[in-house]
Formats: sequence, structure tokens, C-alpha cells
Amino acid sequence: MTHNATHDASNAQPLRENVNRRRRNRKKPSHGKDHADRANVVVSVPADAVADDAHDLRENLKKTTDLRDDLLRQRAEKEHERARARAQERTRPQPKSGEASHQTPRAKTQNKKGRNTQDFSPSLAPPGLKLVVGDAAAKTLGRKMHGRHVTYVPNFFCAEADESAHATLLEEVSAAGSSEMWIPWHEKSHFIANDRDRHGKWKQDSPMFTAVVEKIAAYFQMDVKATRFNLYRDEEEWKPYHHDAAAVKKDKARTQNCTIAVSFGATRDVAFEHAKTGTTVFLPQTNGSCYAFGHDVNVEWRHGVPQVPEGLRRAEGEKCARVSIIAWGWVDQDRDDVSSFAN
Ligand SMILES: O=C(O)CCC(=O)C(=O)O
Repeated sequence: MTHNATHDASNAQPLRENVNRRRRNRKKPSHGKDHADRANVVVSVPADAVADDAHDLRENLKKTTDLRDDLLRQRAEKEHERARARAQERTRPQPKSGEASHQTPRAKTQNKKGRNTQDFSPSLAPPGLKLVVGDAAAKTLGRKMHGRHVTYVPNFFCAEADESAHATLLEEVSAAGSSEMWIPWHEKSHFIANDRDRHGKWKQDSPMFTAVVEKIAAYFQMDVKATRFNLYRDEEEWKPYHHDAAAVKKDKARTQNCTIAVSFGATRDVAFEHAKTGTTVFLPQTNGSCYAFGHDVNVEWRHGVPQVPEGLRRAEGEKCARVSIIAWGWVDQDRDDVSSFAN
């Protein structure tokens, strides 16, 4: 305090002289630049200060006008982009009923002229879906799952080239069930083995089926609650996009937060379609491989197995059947945004 007081007092005289000098040097205010308030007090504003202010105002007005024009141009461009997309959507040939549609993603990319980067601030938005790759040689995944992860483990149950597990599975399951065990599923898009056939005893009677489910439970530390055996006899058979039950049924969500699938036979894509934007992500599933996804992926995305477009299908007689064994259950998983970034 004392120091400041001394400092102020010692500077007082030079300051006062400065002020007086400035007053003496000030140009006489020109007529018309004086302003009187209601009490008739004249306030004089130096002409050069008025000129500076006017210049600043003109500059600001120009900037604001430029900004407004920019925004209007951007809005017009976006509207144009939307109108073009709508027109494309209207003219795109519609798939016949029962046919799969192989459309390009519905999400639009916006391209501002001359700018290839839109935002220079670091994005902390969590991934919509993060692909994690597991090591089939390890006993367990060795990391905590996250609700936003899709985990892929190539050669999970057997080496890609080893066709024996696929053949054994089909033989065992068919032999253990009845002739009525294969039921058309999802609007006859493919078949599943009926869980009620012989009260599901076929599951225990197939050592290979049991071994697959046990490996899923051990590797992912899953409390398995339900299983399914899907059969796609050829590349025309497919599975429509859907959420698994835990996304829509509260009772299921209490005990199931994870879906795990092991694939055998022909390589097919499992595809994820974002429930709001329609954006799709395709992940090819090779023989013996496995994919798993958590709660948020199930809620925010639908998944399915797209039909193979006609021109890409294998010739008749070539091996093209695929089996997938699905397990639904509980896997301890993170759900917060920060953990979803972890590698
Ligand atoms: O075959 C697949 O990988 C998909 C299986 C599936 O989505 C299901 O059974 O609900």
C-alpha cells in the first residue's frame, strides 16, 4: 500500500503538466462537431478523432457486410447441395421387393469451395464406432470392451484356410436336429436352426457348437444368455439391418449388452448402418473369424449381412455357404466418452 501511495504522489506533477500541454495543443473544434447536452454543456470532440471513428465504423460495416454475404453464399450452396441430393434420390432406381439395395451412403459430404479443412479446433467427439482388432493367439481379449467398440478377431476359432470346422458344424448340427430344424428367418432372407427343435438339445449334441460358445465366453469374459445358429446357403441369402433385442427391450437390456458372432465358410460382409444418418460401414468376415460389439453400437447402429450383388456372386457349384454362431450376453464394458478413445 505505502509503496503505491508514494509512487502515485511522485508522478502527480508531470502528469498534470502533460494534460495541460495536450489541452493547449488541441485544435479548435470545427463548427458542427460540438455537441450540447440538454443542460447546454458544450462537449468538444477533436475533428481528427471523429475522422478516425468514422473510418473505423466504415471498416466494421464492410467486414459485417462481407460476413453476411459469406453466410448467405454458404447457405445457398448448402441448399443447392440438398436439392441436388433430393433430385438424385428421386431418380435412383428403387430395388424390387425382396431385393437388397446396394445404395451409396445416404450421408452428404459438404464441400466448401477452396477449403479442405473445416475446423481447426481439436475434436473431442467420441467415435461413432471404433474398430478394435483382437489377437486370436491370446487366451482373452486382454482389454476392457467399450460400448462404442466393434472388435474384430481374425482366425479366432480356426485358421482362415481350415475348412474342417465349417463342415463339422453343419454335419453335427444337422445330425443332432430333426428334418424340420431349419426355419426361414427375417422374411425368408436366410435360415436359422430352430432353438425349440428337440428343445434345443441339438446344441448340446454338437461338440463343435459347444466349443465355439465356450471359446466366446472365455475370450470375451462373457456371461452368455442366448445363442443362435444362422445359415446363409448362398450369396443371395442375407440378413436385413436390425438392432438386437437389448436395444429395444428393457428386460433383455438388463442381462445383455454385447453381441458376438463367429463366422464359418464363405467370406461375407457384416455391415453397420447408422440409425439416424444411414451411413454404412462394411467389415468382411473370413472363415473362423469373430466380431463383437457393445451396447452403444447396438443402439446407435443397425447391423446385417448384405446380399452379394449379382455380378459378384460365385459360379454355381462353388462353395459359398456361410454359418454364423451368435452369442448374446453380458460383458463388462466402459460407456464414457474418454475411455472410448483408448487404444
Ligand atoms: O450372421 C451374422 O453375422 C449376423 C447375425 C445377426 O445379426 C443375428 O443373428 O441377429
